[in-house]
Amino acid sequence: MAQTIRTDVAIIGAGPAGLLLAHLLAADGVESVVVEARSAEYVAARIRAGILEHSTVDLLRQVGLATRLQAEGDEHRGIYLQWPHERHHIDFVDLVGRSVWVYGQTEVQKDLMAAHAATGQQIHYEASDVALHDIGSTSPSVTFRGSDGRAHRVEAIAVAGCDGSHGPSRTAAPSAGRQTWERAYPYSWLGVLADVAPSTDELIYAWHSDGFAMHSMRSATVSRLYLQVPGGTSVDQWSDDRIWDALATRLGHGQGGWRLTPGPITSRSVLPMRSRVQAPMRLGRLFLAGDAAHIVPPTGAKGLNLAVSDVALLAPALVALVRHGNGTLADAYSETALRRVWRATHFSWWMTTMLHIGTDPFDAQLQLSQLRWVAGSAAGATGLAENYAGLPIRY
Ligand code: FAS
Ligand code: PHB
Repeated sequence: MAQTIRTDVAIIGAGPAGLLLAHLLAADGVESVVVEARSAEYVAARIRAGILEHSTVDLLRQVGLATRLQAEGDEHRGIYLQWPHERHHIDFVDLVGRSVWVYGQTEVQKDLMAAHAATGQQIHYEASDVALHDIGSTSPSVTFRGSDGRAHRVEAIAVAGCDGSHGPSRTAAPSAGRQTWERAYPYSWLGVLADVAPSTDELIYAWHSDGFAMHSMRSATVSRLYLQVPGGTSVDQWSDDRIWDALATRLGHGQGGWRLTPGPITSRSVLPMRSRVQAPMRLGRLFLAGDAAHIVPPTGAKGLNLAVSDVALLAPALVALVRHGNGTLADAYSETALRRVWRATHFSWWMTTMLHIGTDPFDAQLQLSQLRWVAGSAAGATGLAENYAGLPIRY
């Protein structure tokens, strides 16, 4: 016999979307129960995004989640665009009056987990056999087997599918009721963390005939770097020396006196590049947020920030539904969220196709011309700045 838990909102997934949603709901007196497939340690240790948009930082400040971010994060005015023999700074603050912050998703996750633990709200880690039920009714539920081996049922007013791109929420509704758009890119990112001070003050996005490279960072002593590699690449194919040689070539080591300083690589992974959008983001009493509804290639630094903006729109909709029985915002959620999702999806595609080398020399010339225009034209640079630094939550 399943143990029954009654709550206002059942949240599947304890990533940024799930835990931020729980935090925002609790701030308005709405209870939730979070069901997470992995262990707390696993979730806390995942190395992912690194850039927070202006709107994300504003929201985290407003809800009391920015104390460590303010102390340990690094505010950046912009990024560098680079191609052989040229490097140009795009200053977001000068162009659109908005900055971005370097603060790893791992740190955001730790802050969210600490805040959630402080509320004493229920969270079930290492849950298995998670399933959604009756999402078309006014009394949906989520069943799962707990780490204790016991069966549980969470009965709620609404279910929030924050379980990423491989969770059950995305496909909980019949395929006839949903539409999916996908784009797979023929390349991946090899990402590394290295115990070495960054060789740049702000991120460098580099186009090169050998492939894209990016120099990011996590702190004054830890660098985060990426290389374009063919799809299906295994990390085993890339030795440390080969990684640093490729980064040096693509990032312009020695160009204009600039030098890339290598160091010990402490983590490496290959991330496939794809775009995906699923609509609608609301199916009955199931509401999708974050990667459960959309995936973007990380070139635009949008994945984590989109999860935040979805939740910033979803939380007030669920508060109105749960506390006042008012479904107006809930009815508008999918359309409102998808406008911003498609804007971020386009920008992520635009950055990705501008910077990643393909096999067609004609495309390479188009990319160089596009880069020269963006770096050399106020209109082009402002377009990049507006999208990268982040549009308002309600776009
Ligand atoms: P998440 O995937 O973070 O969280 C979903 C949660 O649901 C996970 O904890 C998962 O364990 C849980 N879950 C899954 N199935 C479940 C089930 N059946 N039952 C219960 N729980 C379940 N974005 C960037 O902007 N820049 C980057 O550089 C970048 N790098 C990335 C690298 C990798 C390897 C990956 C996978 C993603 C990367 N992203 C990056 C995107 C990433 O940051 C996401 O956009 C962000 O984590 C989205 O947050 P959530 O929607 O909460 O999804
Ligand atoms: C990162 O620091 O991990 C990062 C930064 C910018 C991106 C993607 C990833 O576009």
